[in-house]
Amino acid sequence: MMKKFLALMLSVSMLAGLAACGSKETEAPAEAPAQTEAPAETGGDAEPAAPSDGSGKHIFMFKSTGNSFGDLMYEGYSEYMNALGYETEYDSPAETTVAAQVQMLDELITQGVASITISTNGDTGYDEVFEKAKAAGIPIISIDSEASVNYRLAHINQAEVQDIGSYLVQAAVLITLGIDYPEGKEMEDVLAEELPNYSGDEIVLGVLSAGVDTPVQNSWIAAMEVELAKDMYKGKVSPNLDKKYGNDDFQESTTQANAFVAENKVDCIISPTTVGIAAAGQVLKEAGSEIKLTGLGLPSEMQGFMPLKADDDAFASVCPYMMLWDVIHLGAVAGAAVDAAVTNGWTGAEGETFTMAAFRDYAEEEYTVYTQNDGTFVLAGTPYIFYKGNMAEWINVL
Ligand code: RAM
Repeated sequence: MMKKFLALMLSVSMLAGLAACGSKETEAPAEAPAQTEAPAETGGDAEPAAPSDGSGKHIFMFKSTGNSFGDLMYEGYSEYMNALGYETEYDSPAETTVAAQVQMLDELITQGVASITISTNGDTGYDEVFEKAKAAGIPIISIDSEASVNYRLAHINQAEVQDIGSYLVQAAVLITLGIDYPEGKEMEDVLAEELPNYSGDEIVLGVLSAGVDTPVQNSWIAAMEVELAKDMYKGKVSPNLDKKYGNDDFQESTTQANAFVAENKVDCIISPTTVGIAAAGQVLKEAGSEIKLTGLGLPSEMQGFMPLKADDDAFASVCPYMMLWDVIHLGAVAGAAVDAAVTNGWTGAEGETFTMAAFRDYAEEEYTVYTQNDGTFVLAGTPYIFYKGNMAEWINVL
């Protein structure tokens, strides 16, 4: 099934870098992982204690429970890890806060888990508990929302931060101009052609984000601001984003979306969170608002607010098009990194590589660690555009 989707996705011009889809199926090794070498130093003061040997529970912690995005990442992570014989566990707090994650981490580390893969709720507040993990020889990998470079081996990055921020702004401006997703063309090129002809009021974009401190959403918002500073937007699109925060909670996000409707100041809301975009979709649809919507969403959760067929009028829906990436594959890449860390002494240092076995319809692939802003990363994918031409296929997958 995924091959069909990849064929569709490859028709989208921005997908040039998408991981190749192969037909090779690898058999997952049945036996338990071999002994490991010691995890390397990655910063902080504590010396690592006894190295993990890969046995025991491998923890996947999302920002909070009740978020399908986290569930899908874990689906990919656990499928990959379990096929290799590892035991995995999904532990996320009910509240989307640093304190709730820290408390849960502390208990898990005391129990003696084998590794931790985490999407964090904040930049700070984890040092003590990560120090404790390090002293216990428990490797930490971050995914989706970064953990401190001092304690993680590497961050598994879904797609380039600047690409995501730029594409979201470009989509929001195109949508405000009433332009359908320009299949086969770069959105930026279309904007460069169209914006000079626009003489209406300055376009104002809103952002309905997750938490005010959530690292990943804040990095995308910063990237949106970089995009808005480009010359082509001058005098046409306000450089200032109207930001509101729904804390990845459906009710709070609904309240914030209602505030956008009541204030009626923005032309289009960008919601870079699957919870926020779904809440905003419902609010804008129910209100019959003229405010449009784009952002990062799961097709299954957005099907009521988007066009579903190629001949639909995209602008009859509140969200004509949006973006995300293959969340299941993203989780699986983290599993491959954990496996490399506990079996091959992979430390997440720049230039190191690991091989991910074939996963679903993805061929075996080698990943190379790169450095950005003082931290190391593994790039797992590229953003996909979901629009009327491919929604019907994707709602059954993500
Ligand atoms: C939400 C979460 C997650 C984010 C996605 C796009 O589910 O906030 O961190 O990456 O949306």
